[in-house]
Amino acid sequence: GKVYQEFCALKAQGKSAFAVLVDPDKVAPADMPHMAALCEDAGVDYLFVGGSLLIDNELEVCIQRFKANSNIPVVLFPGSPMQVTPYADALLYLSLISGRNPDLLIGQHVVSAPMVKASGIEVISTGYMVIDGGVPTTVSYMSHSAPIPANKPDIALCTAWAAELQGKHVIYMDAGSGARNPVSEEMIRKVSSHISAPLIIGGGIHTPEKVYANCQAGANVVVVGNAIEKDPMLIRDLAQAAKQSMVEK
Ligand code: 1GP
Repeated sequence: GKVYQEFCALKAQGKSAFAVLVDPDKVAPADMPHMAALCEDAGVDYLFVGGSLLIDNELEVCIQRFKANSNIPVVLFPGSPMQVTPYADALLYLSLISGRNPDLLIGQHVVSAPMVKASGIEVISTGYMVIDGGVPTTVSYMSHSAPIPANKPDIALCTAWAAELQGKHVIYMDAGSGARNPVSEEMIRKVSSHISAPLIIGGGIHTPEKVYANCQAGANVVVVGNAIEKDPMLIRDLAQAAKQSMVEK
């Protein structure tokens, strides 16, 4: 798949991309053309779309409005099997490997498999690891599972290794949306330097400095949601920080 090949190229070249995360419950479809313009203008690499709930069921119309105004690839980051749609370019097919909830390791995949296959969408098998972000986040509540302690990079690394050995193509470490503490650079460096899969990092990132530091530590895609919901004008500086990190690597 095209998006996965791009992620692999980032990993092979030690590069980083920047992704904006949109929760369809928190934006109106009418806001998407403006969001698309901001992302295009800032040189954003990916739009991730997903949330823990799906209250208004405007996922597809949000994606369509975005794609009508931008060529930036749209990647589904689903909170549930309800959030699978062929209108996106790729799907992060998440297994919550930091948790021990069988439903999120395999159960929901069984339910969604026929829909995913029928959609024809690019599927990216993703080992999804929630790292303790210092506050109870929606993802830890909704998933009934404990996050990996923030100060245990070895556990994170062994979990990522297990995922690679099981054939997962991408690793996503997430401190959870609105985390007080983002994933530490120490943990990112440890995991990134010992795995061959591309590494996505998100949760609680608010500043260009943090994006830059994450990229320098080995993140291949840095994802920001909340901070951009509060101030969409941040997009330009955040995207620029990822580009700058590559110049100075
Ligand atoms: C959450 O990684 C994402 O799943 C992004 O988190 O909303 O805190 O940026 P924020």
